[in-house]
Amino acid sequence: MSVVLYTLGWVPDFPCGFVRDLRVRWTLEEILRPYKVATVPSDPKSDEHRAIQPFGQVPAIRDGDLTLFESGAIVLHLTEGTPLLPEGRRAEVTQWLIAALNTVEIASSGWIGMVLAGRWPEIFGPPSPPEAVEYARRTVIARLDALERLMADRDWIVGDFSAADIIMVDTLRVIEAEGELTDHPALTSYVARHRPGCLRQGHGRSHGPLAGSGWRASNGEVRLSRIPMARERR
Ligand SMILES: N[C@@H](CCC(=O)N[C@@H](CS)C(=O)NCC(=O)O)C(=O)O
Repeated sequence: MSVVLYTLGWVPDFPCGFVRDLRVRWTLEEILRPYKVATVPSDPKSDEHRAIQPFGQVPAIRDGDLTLFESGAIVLHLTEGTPLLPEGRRAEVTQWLIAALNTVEIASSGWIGMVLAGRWPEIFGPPSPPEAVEYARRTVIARLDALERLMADRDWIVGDFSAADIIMVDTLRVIEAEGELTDHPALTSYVARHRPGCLRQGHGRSHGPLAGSGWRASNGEVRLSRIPMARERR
């Protein structure tokens, strides 16, 4: 049965390739579930959109009679019963998936929000004082330092490639795009090894025995531009 993935009908150039629907697309590719993409307007939000995602955000999915929002909950649901959420390591995979969202992404999205406000205050609100931005950046670096120590001697965050890696890598990609992963070689290599297939046109799953199957989004709406790296903007 095909899943419907709801994403935004339009986003400006800078978040293209970084909208959180990507982690769901990646999961769907990994588990070889067919899916269709449905779009919702970003502004104004529709009542239909809020009925599926009360905060008017994306991603959300419909899987049979079930609608779900929150990217982490969606990835856990989709990977249920698959090797990406192995029964014997379910608690640890869930722990790391939540750590990716609630320890790493919570810090990185706070910092990136400030960075973006510095660039586009008309969209992201008034810029924060430089000391506040630097403090937020250091908080992210402290989280990365801890993760770097952990990933120095392993390929995947827990056991084999799992749902937790999808969320962690997708979270780290945004930090990498801001040029802040370069001092963390283990994390740089972790992200490079597990590039989401849907960002590599013509390729599919990021790894594993079924690697190479094609990306099957129905409408090809993923755009492959990305946030310019910090060093490209200088
Ligand atoms: N915690 C949510 C965050 C969702 C989120 O921030 N979505 C962004 C796109 S990546 C969004 O819909 N932004 C538009 C808005 O907030 O109006 C999740 O992981 O699903």
